[in-house]
Amino acid sequence: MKSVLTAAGSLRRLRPGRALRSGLPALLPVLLLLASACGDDHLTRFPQTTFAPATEMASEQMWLFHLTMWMGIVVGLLTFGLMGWILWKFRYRPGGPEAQQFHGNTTLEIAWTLLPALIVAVIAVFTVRAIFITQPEPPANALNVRVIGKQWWWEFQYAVGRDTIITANEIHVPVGQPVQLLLESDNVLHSFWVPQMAGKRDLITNRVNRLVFTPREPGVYMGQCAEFCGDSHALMKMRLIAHTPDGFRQWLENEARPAVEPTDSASAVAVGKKLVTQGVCAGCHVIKGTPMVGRTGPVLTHFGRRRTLAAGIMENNAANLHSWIRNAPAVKPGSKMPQLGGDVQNALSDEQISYIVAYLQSLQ
Ligand code: HEC
Ligand SMILES: [Cu+2]
Repeated sequence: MKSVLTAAGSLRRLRPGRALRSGLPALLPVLLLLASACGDDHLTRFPQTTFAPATEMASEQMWLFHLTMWMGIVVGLLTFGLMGWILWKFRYRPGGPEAQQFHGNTTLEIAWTLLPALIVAVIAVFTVRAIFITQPEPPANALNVRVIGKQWWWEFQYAVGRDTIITANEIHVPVGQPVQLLLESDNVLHSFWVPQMAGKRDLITNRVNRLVFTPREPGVYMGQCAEFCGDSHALMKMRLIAHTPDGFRQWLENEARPAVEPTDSASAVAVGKKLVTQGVCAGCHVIKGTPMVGRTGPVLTHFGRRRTLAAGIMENNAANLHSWIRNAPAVKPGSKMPQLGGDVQNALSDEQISYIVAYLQSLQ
């Protein structure tokens, strides 16, 4: 339904052009296609939007937006309407009567001081209310997730007993349980923003910021960094995946396990494992269950399960993974993962990279 509305909106905007108007019937199939997308994946319906709130906090923020926008529209229409009317009524006409001239009008002056003050007061009351809603005390049953902003990706940590489960770029949460994010940065400023969950909140060095929200519906929600943080700031995206409580428990249990071992020691996966765990990757990445210890890059223990690659900028498939490993900075300018294939010293061959891809994809 939403997509139909959006399409209708863009049609309305097209109206002034004659040529466009006659082209409308041609747009019909597009409209039908959009309408049929309704039952589809949540993501195609709501790419990254503040207008489909999925938590109480996001609803409150949207409500505040609507309140101020509609008040602005009414004030704007009244002001400009009145101005237009006055300009028209008192326009110059040769030989016409001159409008009555006078200085000052106490009633008017009091009215145009009080009325705006009243409007601002109404907005202030609702704003303060919304601010309190965005700063709740963390409930006792909250799920704590540590979020660390990196250049240019996200690390997520879950404490399970004495174990810490670390993953990247896709944050998993259950529905119906408050989530408390503990936002940190060990480099520059970033800002956590998944608009359907909540407004932006900064990740600041030497400080822990909190953000508490309760997802209502399972689904995949888009987000991205909202504070300029260097070259590839615009490529620092993320997905928030809200599960049913059972689905979340299963995800967490799987994440807690060490990486799966190749079943056949002669397979491409096994060759890839050797290249990854004993090669250059080990200096920057961790795969639990192997001797890898590097913490410069994302933890890859269950990388094969991630939907996306390199902070949500592309689908996690063999072709994209291959070009990423071959030359990450070509995909993501400034990337802290260096070029490892092609025309560099000790480059990995394309064949070696395809073994590495096979191993990474096996990490379910
Ligand atoms: C000098 C450190 C360094 C080396 C060496 C390195 N990486 Fe990375 N890697 C990174 C960093 C940093 C990122 C995050 C880049 C970004 O998204 O901005 C990354 C990202 C990745 C990702 C994407 C992870 C995700 O969650 O999307 C994969 C996969 C990956 N590296 C695999 C490898 C493999 C395989 C090797 C060895 C062939 C390797 N890396 C070598 C630092 C390194
Ligand atoms: Cu950023």
